[in-house]
Amino acid sequence: MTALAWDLLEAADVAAFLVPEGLIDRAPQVPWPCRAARLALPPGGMAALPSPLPAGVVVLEAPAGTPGTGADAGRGEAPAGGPPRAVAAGPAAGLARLSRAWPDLAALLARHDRTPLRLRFADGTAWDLSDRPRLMAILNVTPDSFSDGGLHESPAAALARAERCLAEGADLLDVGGESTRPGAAPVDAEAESRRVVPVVAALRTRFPAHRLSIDTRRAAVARRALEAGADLINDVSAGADPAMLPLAAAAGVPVALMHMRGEPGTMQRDTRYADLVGEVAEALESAAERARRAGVADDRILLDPGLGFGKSAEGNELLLRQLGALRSLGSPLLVGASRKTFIGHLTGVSDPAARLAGSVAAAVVAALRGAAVLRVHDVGATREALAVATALRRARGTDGC
Ligand code: HH2
Repeated sequence: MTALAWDLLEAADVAAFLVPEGLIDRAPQVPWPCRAARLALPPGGMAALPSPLPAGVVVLEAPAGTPGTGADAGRGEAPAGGPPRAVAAGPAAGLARLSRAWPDLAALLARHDRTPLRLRFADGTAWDLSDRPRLMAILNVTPDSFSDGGLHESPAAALARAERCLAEGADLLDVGGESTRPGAAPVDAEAESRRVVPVVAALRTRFPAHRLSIDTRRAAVARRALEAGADLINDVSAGADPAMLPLAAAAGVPVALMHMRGEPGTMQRDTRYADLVGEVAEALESAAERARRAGVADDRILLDPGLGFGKSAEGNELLLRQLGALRSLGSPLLVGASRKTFIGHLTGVSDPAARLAGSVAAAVVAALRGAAVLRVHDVGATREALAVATALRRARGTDGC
């Protein structure tokens, strides 16, 4: 197993990897299987698991005493406690036995049975997200967004920006009328609608065949944007407005549900978590469940770890490193790292607009670790980098992950 797989584990943790069918023969060598999850062992621990394990299931156990949370955790160095243990292969019939012994694994398998990696729009057409990540171009019509505030407030400027993004290869234009940067003050629904609705309407007229999303926490704004032609709701509060998920269900549009702890105004005051990846996964899972209960179909749900929303720089890095664990939730992942503070923290570049190289690197890593949609400012540069990274990844024979 490679150091990448090791990144998923913390001390005394266990990870289950469900290996794609075509790679079962090479299960122990699979570099980064897409279907990986950190799971708690069943009562009785490893001894409670049937032996041999069924085909396609790999269990990694972090040896006790491994410095999984120390300064070198997840940096790709060999763990001090020796390599993780990999157990693979066995009869497929053993899967049911394994699931009985290990309820968390049974839930994981059920999620994978349920969800195709695609995103279906209201008109019934769908994106197949297993081929390449889609690019969601950021189009903020705000005076105060952290990077592009004030640049595209007039419909003419917004149209020019949209035209450039689409020419550079954007799959989706994400129109936002409220900055959610740390410390931002909320905007009321009327003011937000006045900013975004005319822009969505103008984009719909000018680019009838392109996908548009509305980045809002307010159902009243989303409703008007959908009427003006938006195809997707991007909700950084994951349905905090009780009318949002029923609206998405009734309109039959996909909805992106993002993890955020607290409110933009205060979310960076305390960014400590006992288990960041576990808490984000749990919150996203319950957001997806709320969406399903409201009537949103499985193939209309996108989940997003919310980089920069109530997380420290190190927390954002950890979430990107362990994105594979969130893939186990079964829904396609949206990731927005573009120009954010943690990129500046890593590169030393303080001007958000100058964080191109770091943002592209983060987008490539997110894509290689399973992100299906990347929310970016710099469409052309990201598209070019992804073209190279995905081609070289294929050459390594890891297709299907
Ligand atoms: N980040 C921002 C806004 N919306 N939506 C999703 N799904 N994921 C994100 O990471 C995300 C988002 C913040 O970035 P930006 O829109 O560029 O800035 P601002 O909030 O200042 O307008």
